[in-house]
Amino acid sequence: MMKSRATLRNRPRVIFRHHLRNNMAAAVEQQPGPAAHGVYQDTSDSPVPSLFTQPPVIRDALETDSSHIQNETVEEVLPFLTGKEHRYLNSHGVPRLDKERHARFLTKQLGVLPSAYVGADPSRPWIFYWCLNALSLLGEDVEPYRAKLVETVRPIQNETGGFGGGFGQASHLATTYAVVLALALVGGEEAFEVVDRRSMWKWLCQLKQPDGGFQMAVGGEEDVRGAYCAAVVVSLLNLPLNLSPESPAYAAGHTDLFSGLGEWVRLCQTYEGGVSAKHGIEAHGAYAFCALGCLSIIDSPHRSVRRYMDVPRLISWLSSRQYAPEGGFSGRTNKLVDGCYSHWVGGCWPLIEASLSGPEGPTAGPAGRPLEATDADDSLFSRNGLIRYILCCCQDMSKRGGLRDKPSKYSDAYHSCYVLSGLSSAQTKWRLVASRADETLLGDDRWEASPHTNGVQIFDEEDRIATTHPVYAIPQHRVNEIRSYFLSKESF
Ligand code: FPP
Ligand code: K
Ligand code: ZN
Repeated sequence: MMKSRATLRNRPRVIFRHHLRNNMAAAVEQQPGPAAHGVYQDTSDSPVPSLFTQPPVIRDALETDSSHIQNETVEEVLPFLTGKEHRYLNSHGVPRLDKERHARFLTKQLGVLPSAYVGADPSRPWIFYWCLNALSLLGEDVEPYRAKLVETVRPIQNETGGFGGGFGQASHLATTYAVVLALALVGGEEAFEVVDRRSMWKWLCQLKQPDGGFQMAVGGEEDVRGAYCAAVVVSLLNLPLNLSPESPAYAAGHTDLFSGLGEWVRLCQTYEGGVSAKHGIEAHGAYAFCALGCLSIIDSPHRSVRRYMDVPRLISWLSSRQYAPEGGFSGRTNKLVDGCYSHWVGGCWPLIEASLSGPEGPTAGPAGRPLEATDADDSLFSRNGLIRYILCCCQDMSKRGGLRDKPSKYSDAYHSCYVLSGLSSAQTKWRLVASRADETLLGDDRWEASPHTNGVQIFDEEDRIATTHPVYAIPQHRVNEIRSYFLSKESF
């Protein structure tokens, strides 16, 4: 049953196969007839739309290893989507979100917090962010973790700026980003004061490159994760934007941490319409989110995203990530659905919508044309398709709990965080209600969340989870708290 990631990952793929299954948004959810609980024996009395209960009507005639594992994946998920694997189903044929079970799993994954000295596992800071964020989404109070987190991350900060993965490890932007978000999640002065902002600023200046992008570590790789992580760290900590003359970018004429960054991000958009880690390689959903997130920090998305991205082609590529019958997203062309893309791809939609609508609300498209929503419920993707995939296929309902990539994979902290983030954005309507008055006020846009209410709600109201900021991927009040703390500090 269990397939190893390595065998799946290394199979060849055919990049040009057409996505014939991409118009998911057209899937119409019907109000069910008399409430029927339990397992449906016969598809004729199933409340699940047939789009989610059968293999795709049109299949690729070209057989490859990729088409075979795609077919296997459809066979794997169908029993979960049709309810055969679930004991309880609501009147829409959807199982409950088992919050208690998942919270127990996450608490266990978090472990007994300080152990930065013990192991040398460089992904420990990530575990903190994933678990604390997922617990917050489930409505748990994570402030009690503050003291332990502070104690654990203090020794992994380097005097030369930034945080490493563990004690004695060189600083890296990914772990620094994860630590800053974890500190923001627990909140409070004690957590915020851990960060040495002056050395952080100096270190970021070293990472800034002559071409406008950011390296992940001094002398390390330069990619769009760097662009996003740097933008998040600078804006949450309210670091100065001016560039130190010691920066390698300074000699190239840059005077500002973000100058040339939008132009650098633009080069990551590929011929497919998606976004790659850096210019010239394959588009992947995780990088689309990084690009949109970065652009939404350096300016308001209706300006920056439209300026630096070919938005219609990006929308087309993002739309092709949603499959039927699975309902969830894949990360790239001709690859498989995976729960974590509920965030990496699903989290792109609010930023795309804001870039189309601007702060005035949803009135006009990029060229002043009225926005044509492709769904009865006015969304650019099938929210209900995604919610079905998450609730039916991504929950480990065994004693273990937690959320996962797909039924044949084990749950983990990473997938728990990003599956729940994706569920949250599918349940929420985000609107950019006010744009920053001045471009130098980084990330200072006003976003407003409300429950998404257009169309049929297929999940039970008790299964609604907390909202997560569309740019920072932590709760909005946590973003506001850390930003206002550092905004009130004039200098460092
Ligand atoms: C492929 O994995 C995955 C990638 C090429 C990108 C991974 C990057 C991220 C998940 C996020 C980075 C973002 C930040 C903010 C640090 P795979 O081949 O196992 O999966 P696939 O078959 O679904 O592509
Ligand atoms: K994957
Ligand atoms: Zn995944």
